[in-house]
This record gives sequence, C-alpha cells and structure tokens, in this order.
Amino acid sequence: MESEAGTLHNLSIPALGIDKDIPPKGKVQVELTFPASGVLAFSCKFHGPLGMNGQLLAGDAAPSEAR
Ligand SMILES: [Cu+2]
Repeated sequence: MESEAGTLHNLSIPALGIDKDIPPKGKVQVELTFPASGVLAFSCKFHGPLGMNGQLLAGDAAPSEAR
C-alpha cells in the first residue's frame, strides 16, 4: 500500500492482526491471506471513525454489510 498523503495513516486488518503505520508519502508491504468469505475489512486506526475504512475483496466476493 502506498500513501499519497502528507499525514500519518495506518493499515489495520483486525482479522489478520495487521496494524501498520504508513508514513507520509510512504509505502508498506503486507502479506494477506484471504478468508473463505473473500472479504477483509480494513481501516486506518487514526481516521477509521471518520470514514477511512473499507473492504478488500477477493475473486467475485461481494462487499459485506458494515458492522
Ligand atoms: Cu488515516
């Protein structure tokens, strides 16, 4: 993942125990194993409540309802 922003962000994927800060204009590399559902929820731990979150989808998985 690469950030074009000038502020610190974060990639958190709770289902995989991933919690990585992404420095301004920086990159982080993570290895992912998708669950059978094909859906992985991610967020920025700093700005997730502001809407900085989403889902990674594998194959033809459909987005799941927000929780
Ligand atoms: Cu952020």
